[in-house]
Amino acid sequence: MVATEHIKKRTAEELENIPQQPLHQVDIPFEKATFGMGCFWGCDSLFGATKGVLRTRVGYAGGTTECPVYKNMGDHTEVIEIDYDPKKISYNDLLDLFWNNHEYGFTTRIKRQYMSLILYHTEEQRQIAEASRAEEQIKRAPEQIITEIAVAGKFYPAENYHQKYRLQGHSDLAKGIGLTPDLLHSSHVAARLNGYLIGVSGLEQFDEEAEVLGLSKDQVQYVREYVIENQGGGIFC
Ligand code: MHO
Repeated sequence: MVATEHIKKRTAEELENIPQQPLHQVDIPFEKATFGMGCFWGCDSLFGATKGVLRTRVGYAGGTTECPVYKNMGDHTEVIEIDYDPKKISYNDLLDLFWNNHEYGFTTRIKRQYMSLILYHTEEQRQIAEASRAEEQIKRAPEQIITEIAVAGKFYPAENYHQKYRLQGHSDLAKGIGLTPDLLHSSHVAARLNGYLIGVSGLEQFDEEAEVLGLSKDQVQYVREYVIENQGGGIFC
């Protein structure tokens, strides 16, 4: 007798009712990118739902003062730290999003909290970023790009209430996927939902991806409605 004969075939309905596990952890080799481009809530959503991005967290970096916090960030800037799969998205693609989604632009000087900033993690990233800025400058002339490019130093994670800010506004959903303080900084599905809820990447991509995120049917339906309502809208508040 063949062993598989004992395995009960499941009906489609039974399959649909298998409890889903939200996909918090993804073990894929990754590289880091760090950008400052305005209030970090917006870019957390933008990159979080971008293809190839695995995780995001927001924080303070680029300055020299010790232990920055939101109420006292010294000379640091609000930045997003992105873990991305370089096989799915290139640093250049991330830079395209960077140049095209500044809250306050990158030709007008603004307080350091919201300045335009690229913090590179490797020599290769530095070269790509410099070349990208030079190219962008040609497009923008006679306006002068003031984006700074510097080596990524210490990153200070922001307070939990700033992480996945849009998702945290949907407390039942956040609870439903089992979001904990630690997962706010590291969860794959949280990063994705934090973007999708404000319409980033749109319905087609959400529909393609929803199944692998391990959401329940109700959760998919809930998020889907927000994607439809918000797609094509802005990311900043
Ligand atoms: N415009 C936002 C800024 C928040 S932020 C994390 C506010 O209304 O507070 O810089």
